[in-house]
Amino acid sequence: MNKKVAILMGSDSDLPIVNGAISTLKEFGISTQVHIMSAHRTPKEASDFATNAKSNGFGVIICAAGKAAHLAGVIAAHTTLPVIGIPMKSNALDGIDALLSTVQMPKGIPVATVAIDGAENAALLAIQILALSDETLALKLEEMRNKMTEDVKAKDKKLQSQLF
Ligand code: RP5
Repeated sequence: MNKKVAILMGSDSDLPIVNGAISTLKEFGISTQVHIMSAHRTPKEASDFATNAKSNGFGVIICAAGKAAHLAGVIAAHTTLPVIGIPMKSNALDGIDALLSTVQMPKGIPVATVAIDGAENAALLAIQILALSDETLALKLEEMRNKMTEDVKAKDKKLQSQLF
């Protein structure tokens, strides 16, 4: 049975960006649970979720949070599952605040941090982790990469025909 992916976000205001991760995981047929859970506003729910995530069948946890973004770090502190952090862009500091909070984990408790608002890459990284023990998933990833290459080559060909 395939491991599940959990996506946690600090606020419902994160959902428009997080949707990019949800749809990517759906495209790959990954069974996914999505929750609003905050390191600050629902600390007990967040720590309970992380503590039980492995026994509940999760393989990777994605955490999206903005501002003083502690969610990924707090979740990582309560589990040995791989945790991927998405720093969310906010008005005041354009996401630099969340980027630094998420990426600068002290040694011992790693969080794999993607770009500001990098929800699709968070999902792809989660899929790559699951694909280590799932050959079908690994093949799907290869197909996706090949298609990406072909798309770029086709765009370049079109550009050349327009230029000359
Ligand atoms: C963080 O604070 C959330 O992840 C969100 O990105 C940010 C703002 O939250 P709201 O004030 O919109 O609920 O905890």
